[in-house]
Amino acid sequence: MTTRRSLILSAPLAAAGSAFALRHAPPPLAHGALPSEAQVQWSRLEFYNFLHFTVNTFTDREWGNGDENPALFNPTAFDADAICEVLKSAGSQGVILTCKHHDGFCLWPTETTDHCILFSPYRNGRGDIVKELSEAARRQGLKFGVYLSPWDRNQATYGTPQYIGIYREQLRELLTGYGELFEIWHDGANGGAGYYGGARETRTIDKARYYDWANTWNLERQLQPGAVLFSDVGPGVRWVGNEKGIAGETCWHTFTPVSQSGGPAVPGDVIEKESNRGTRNGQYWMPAECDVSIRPGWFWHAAENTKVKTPRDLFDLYCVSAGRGASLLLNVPPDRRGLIHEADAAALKGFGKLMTAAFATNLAKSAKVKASNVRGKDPSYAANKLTDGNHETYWATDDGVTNPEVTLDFMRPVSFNLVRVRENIRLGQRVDAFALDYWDHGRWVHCTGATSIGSCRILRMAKRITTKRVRLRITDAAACPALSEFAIFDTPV
Ligand code: FUL
Ligand code: CA
Repeated sequence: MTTRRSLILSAPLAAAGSAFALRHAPPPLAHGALPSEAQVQWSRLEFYNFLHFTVNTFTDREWGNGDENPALFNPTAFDADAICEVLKSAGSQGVILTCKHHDGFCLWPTETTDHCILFSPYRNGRGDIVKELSEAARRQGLKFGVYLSPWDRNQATYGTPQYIGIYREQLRELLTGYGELFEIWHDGANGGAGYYGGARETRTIDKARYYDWANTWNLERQLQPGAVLFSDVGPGVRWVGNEKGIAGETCWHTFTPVSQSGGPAVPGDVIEKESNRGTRNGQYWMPAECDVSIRPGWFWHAAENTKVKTPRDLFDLYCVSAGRGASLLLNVPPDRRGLIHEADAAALKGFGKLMTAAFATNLAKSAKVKASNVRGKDPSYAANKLTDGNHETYWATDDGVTNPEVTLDFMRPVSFNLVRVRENIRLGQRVDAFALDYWDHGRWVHCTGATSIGSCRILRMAKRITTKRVRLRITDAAACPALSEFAIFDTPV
């Protein structure tokens, strides 16, 4: 790396007599907890979808009791490719399927239970929704992930050690039979009333011990090393603490989860308010994911066809989830045909159009970019790395320079109303606060600012600003900043 860089840069710079010294500064030391490669790749997805689909779709319920007849599951026109096309029209990067929800019905031909698709009329008992969807997703360039509810209201053994064996076997089937997964999703809803093989009773479990999560996660790491593991407490990605799709205005990637009683947190027992903002300099790199449904419920209900969020609602949600360094996991439930209902499809398509229009032109690319400090005067950390569209290249300053600024100079006045900033998260979360100013009649005027940046921070302005100069100031940082992007847009939204 160093050798190649010196070969490429030193000759032309020397010839041009550049102001840059022929030095090659070492990269800044990383700060605090750091992301794994899987977490870095995950952070670039920003927006992907949930599909909630099971017997509930046919019974009009949100939580099945576990006594539903598998014969109820009978989508008449399930079309995985059509579903993926709709998701793609919104700009989605992946899809996570509820392979088994709390009712216990398995959408794939599992060997672990008869409460599964083999005993449904779908494709005469030879269907496999997980297979059809994972293959369609792959064909269309969408990543695929699985949701497997730990709570199982059908299983007679739920609550005993035997069920943990069954749960892990189901995971093994899903993690070995359907190609590479990008995310494995563990719900925090655990235990309560259910059918439980006919017992029809209430079963409570010890959330801290029953599932032995540490070993389940080890199994998952072994079978799908590229996947991030989601739950209230990660370990790869944490729940954002609400189901509204809104990350904290300050939202750190790092997190030290604690349970409601102050002890070690587990799925189903965490202080939700803290999940929403994370922990500055927390123990683990555990970014937030915002799960939210396009409708009031998670499953399809005819009565909610008129209650679908609008493209503008979805754009707003994107800005307060992905735009705060979390991800947007938007649920879109297939209907009884096994298709995305027309109302949801139209909303997704409209959202995709808004996104394309909003981010069509990064005005910063046409500016001259200048920084108050460049690390070791080394061009590989220069300010133009902020506008090259590459996540891996970044502007960095000398150690100890924690309040630098960078200015965009335009030939002609530009108008903008949205700003996007990204840190190079491979070096940790470094910036605590930043501010934005614009040049107006011979002076700088402050227009916006925020705290955490991380992988992505979007700020929208109440009014459109027209100017020839824009300035980004880092006002507080734990270590010299390492920013990979500074972009401005004029969005019609
Ligand atoms: C919750 C579940 O109880 C809901 O049914 C849904 O699956 C949602 C994503 O998570 O905890
Ligand atoms: Ca860059």
